[in-house]
Amino acid sequence: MLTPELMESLTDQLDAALQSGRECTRLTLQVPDLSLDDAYAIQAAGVERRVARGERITGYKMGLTSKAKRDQMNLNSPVYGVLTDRMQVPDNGPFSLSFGIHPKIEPEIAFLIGAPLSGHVTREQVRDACMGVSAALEILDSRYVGFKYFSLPDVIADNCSSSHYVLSSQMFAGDMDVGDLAMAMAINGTVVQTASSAAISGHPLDSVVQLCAMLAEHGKSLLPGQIVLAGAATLAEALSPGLDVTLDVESLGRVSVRMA
Ligand code: OOG
Ligand code: MG
Repeated sequence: MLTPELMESLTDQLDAALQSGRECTRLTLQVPDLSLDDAYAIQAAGVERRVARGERITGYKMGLTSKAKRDQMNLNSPVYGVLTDRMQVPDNGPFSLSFGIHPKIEPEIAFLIGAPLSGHVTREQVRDACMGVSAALEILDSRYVGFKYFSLPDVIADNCSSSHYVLSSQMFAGDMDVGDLAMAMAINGTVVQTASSAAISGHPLDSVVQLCAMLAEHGKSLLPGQIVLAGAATLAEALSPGLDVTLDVESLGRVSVRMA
């Protein structure tokens, strides 16, 4: 357990990096035995500050759900972070990189939750509770020096490297099997990453199953109207001004964003 003072100081460091756009050193350099529970408590404290500044929680993101990403980061378990309204970028809209530290982008699938979901749920229960599904892009940005953290507690405390997200303006309602859809992310017209949606936790709905179980450990659940980003299907690509990024997902259509 962290002392309240240390908890406050670690939350301050990440929050200052977020607000200033200046990277900080990873927390496990100061607290080598930072636990996963402490890390989620720091994440929650950071989100509380954002809410106090006027942001509204819109849902959750799953991370490290694909083998490609876990291998890249050398980490072995999925994690979750919190999304807010200020993090959403309109489909096809411009996105200013001016406040970013070292942003990257990755292809995802998003669910709109229509009914409460909590604790241990099945894939079928998640499917029935989802009101919509769409293609999505997640813009990541780690607050840590060089986007390097090497440990689960570090990335969890940093709200799982979340920065922004783009949902396709086409949201599909009703039954659609999203278990094996072809996904292709292109930058300035050239396809740079491809995968099946099966790369996301074996099935994107299973990401939501895992999310509900993890949320329950922290006394939380999914509420109607919330968004879930199910996790990236491939590695992330670095962003710089002038890049146009599009993601096409079979049957779901396109989502895009322009870097300014
Ligand atoms: C952690 C966040 C991972 C995903 O979809 O796998 C993530 C990171 O890559 O720094 O959002
Ligand atoms: Mg992601």
